[in-house]
Amino acid sequence: MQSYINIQNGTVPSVCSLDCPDQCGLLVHKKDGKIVQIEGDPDHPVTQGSICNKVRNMSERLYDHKRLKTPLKRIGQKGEGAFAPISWDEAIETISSRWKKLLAEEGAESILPYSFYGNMGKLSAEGMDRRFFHRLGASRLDQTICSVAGSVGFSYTMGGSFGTDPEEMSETKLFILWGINAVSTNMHQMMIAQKARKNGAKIVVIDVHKNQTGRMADWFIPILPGTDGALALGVMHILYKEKLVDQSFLEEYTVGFKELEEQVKAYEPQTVSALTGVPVEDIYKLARLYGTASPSMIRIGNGLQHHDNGGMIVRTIACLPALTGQWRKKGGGALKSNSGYLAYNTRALQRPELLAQPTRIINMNHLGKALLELEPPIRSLFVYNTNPAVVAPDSNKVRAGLAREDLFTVVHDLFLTETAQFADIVLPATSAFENTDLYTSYWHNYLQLQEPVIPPYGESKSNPDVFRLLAQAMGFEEQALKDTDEQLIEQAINHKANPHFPVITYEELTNKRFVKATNTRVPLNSLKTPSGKIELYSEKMKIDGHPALPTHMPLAEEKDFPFLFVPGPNHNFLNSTFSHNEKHRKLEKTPKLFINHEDAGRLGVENGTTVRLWNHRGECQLTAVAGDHVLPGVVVSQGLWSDEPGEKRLVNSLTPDRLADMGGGAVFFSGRVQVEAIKQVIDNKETGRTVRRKNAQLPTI
Ligand SMILES: Nc1nc2c(c(=O)[nH]1)N[C@H]1C(S)=C(S)[C@@H](COP(=O)(O)OP(=O)(O)OC[C@H]3O[C@@H](n4cnc5c(=O)[nH]c(N)nc54)[C@H](O)[C@@H]3O)O[C@H]1N2
Ligand SMILES: Nc1nc2c(c(=O)[nH]1)N[C@H]1C(S)=C(S)[C@@H](COP(=O)(O)OP(=O)(O)OC[C@H]3O[C@@H](n4cnc5c(=O)[nH]c(N)nc54)[C@H](O)[C@@H]3O)O[C@H]1N2
Ligand code: SF4
Ligand SMILES: [Mo]
Repeated sequence: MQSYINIQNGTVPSVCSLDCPDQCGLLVHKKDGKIVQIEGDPDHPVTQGSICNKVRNMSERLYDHKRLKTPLKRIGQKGEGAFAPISWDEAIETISSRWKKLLAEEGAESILPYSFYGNMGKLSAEGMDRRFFHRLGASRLDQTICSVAGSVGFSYTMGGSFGTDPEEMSETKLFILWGINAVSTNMHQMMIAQKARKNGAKIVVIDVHKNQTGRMADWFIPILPGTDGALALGVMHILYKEKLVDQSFLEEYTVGFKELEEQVKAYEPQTVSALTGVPVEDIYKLARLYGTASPSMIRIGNGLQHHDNGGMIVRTIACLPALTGQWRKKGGGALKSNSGYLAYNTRALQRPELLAQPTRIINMNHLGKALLELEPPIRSLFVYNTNPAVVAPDSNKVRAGLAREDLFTVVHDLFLTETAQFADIVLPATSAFENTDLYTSYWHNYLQLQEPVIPPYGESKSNPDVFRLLAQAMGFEEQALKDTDEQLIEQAINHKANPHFPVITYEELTNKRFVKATNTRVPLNSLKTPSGKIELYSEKMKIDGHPALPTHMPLAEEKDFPFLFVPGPNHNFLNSTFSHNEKHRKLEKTPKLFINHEDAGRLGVENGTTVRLWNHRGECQLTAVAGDHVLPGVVVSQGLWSDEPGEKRLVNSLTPDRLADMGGGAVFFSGRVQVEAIKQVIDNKETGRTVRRKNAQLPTI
């Protein structure tokens, strides 16, 4: 077969590599050997030809003149961004000689790999890199920044990441989008919900922010941050009281339904209303709707998981479908993540046995703390697939750590990111369109193969290639560190231990393109909970130090800062990716802060006023949007913008690096801030009036 790389003019298939549940099938149009347009692949069974604007405009990013072409070495201060090009030989030699010295003097644990899912490909995100760092004996990273709290919480109830198949959801009669901004972050989920609506379904959105998703709901329920567990318990209270529970399902498939009935007696609608800000009559309405609509479906989003109590909230909501027997209905149930169905052979891919003895594990949400305080210290950091100077919590601490003169930092990326500006050595990375890789979606249950469609940009190299080179330079001789991409994929897809994983060869995968997990119904008779059943009561939680029954847990207090601050993602960036692309920025216009008009009035804030937010961790300045998008006492921003000269917009300078109740997850949305209008100095002194900044763009939402 002809390699797609050699096709000069024509259309070739591809996969979206971004950290997005939809994992769209793509068609890439090439002209004179370059990508000129990207569209959705109409043959993809779930994404069916539609894609988001972000990726439609991707070619601007691929051929951006700012893309890295060669390795670089730092010639200025850390963080200053002054670099000079060097050869790959010099780059690899510099890294390997520094690391050999560290191995001899301080041990391999002084080296920390720091990565996430900037590229969702298995080889790019958790393949040769894992093998290499295991063999090196480096400190290990606990990858907790995204959704781990909810995954652990969901697993206490359901035993693993198994949820409803999106392809069954158009039969659903009630769609609850709970803490998910699906219009922006899971667009095909929204399209399926709309299809269900055409068949008579109602769409209910429960969120702290009436954003683009809330505005598309049949019923939007605003709620105070971190109180969703209480709302779910209030719903259960009414379901039990009004005998809307499915008794036969509870008896057959669950443990603890009697204990739960006792537990929820305390969650009277009045009590729950006071905690959540949801009116009593709406709690009744929601419970009765949920107790009677069937099939019903709850899509559990990341918004719930980025809280101090995120694990318990998701654990609690995960109990709801069992109460009404929804797991037995086609299109009914809940979906947090479906990654369990396509769990591949991680041991074969990552080769944990290459690690001679267990090494310390560092929570990625504690990067700042780890770089500043850990003993024995981290002396070298290797960053790839992530941009922690922008995305990690408490970023002033992270940046102080990255600025350490004695820290030897290597960053492998496509761009000179905010993190790369702190590096000693920068390595240019290929884009996913330049690599071979394997993709499994955590939402739609299809396996896809990416074959390179264009040659590497400049001298850029893929993640597996960089780690093969480093292994060679370090003198590591194991065959596992020399395996080809095809071999890595073959090893990963050979996974008989997972009955849902399709039996398939590499060659079949190249021909079939989309291969579905087998049997994508929640395996009610073989759940991986200790009892094998849905655990409404969980002894395991008790052993792990949590209440065994669903319970409302309050957020941590942060005194002196009155506003709960929820800094979520935006529509046109993907985390910090695209935040430097002109087109994507233009579409976002300006970083905004949504504030309730009552609070705005009190603070003298109008639409378009520049506001300063601050707390003991940091500060930033955003453009206010006053209205009823959020409840009083809550402020919401969208998008991971970075600071620019004269503009402080880095929301993570305000976020706490506390850990969630479960899995060591991040708590981006549980911090508090103070807000003030920025007044022009002269007017401020003379009149005390708020003055709109000259040229301030009025946000349109
Ligand atoms: N366009 C775009 N798409 C993306 C991303 C992106 O940056 N941009 N990021 C990708 C990644 S890595 C992820 S993990 C997903 C995340 O996507 P989602 O699962 O949608 O998660 P978030 O957008 O973080 O938060 C979802 C919603 O939760 C709300 N929320 C916050 N706190 C609470 C709460 O206490 N209760 C309730 N009910 N709601 C709350 C927020 O207002 C927000 O509307 O999206 C992926 N897709
Ligand atoms: N305030 C706040 N902070 C958040 C969130 C939030 O909602 N609010 N969301 C959090 C969540 S859910 C997540 S998942 C994280 C995500 O945070 P990150 O994982 O840092 O995601 P990105 O900002 O997209 O950065 C990914 C980087 O990987 C690079 N990259 C892409 N492909 C490759 C490749 O093949 N090789 C190499 N070497 N590099 C590559 C990209 O160029 C980019 O710089 O952010 C978290 N931070
Ligand atoms: S970012 Fe998400 S919606 Fe956009 S093309 Fe990629 S997978 Fe599809
Ligand atoms: Mo994420």
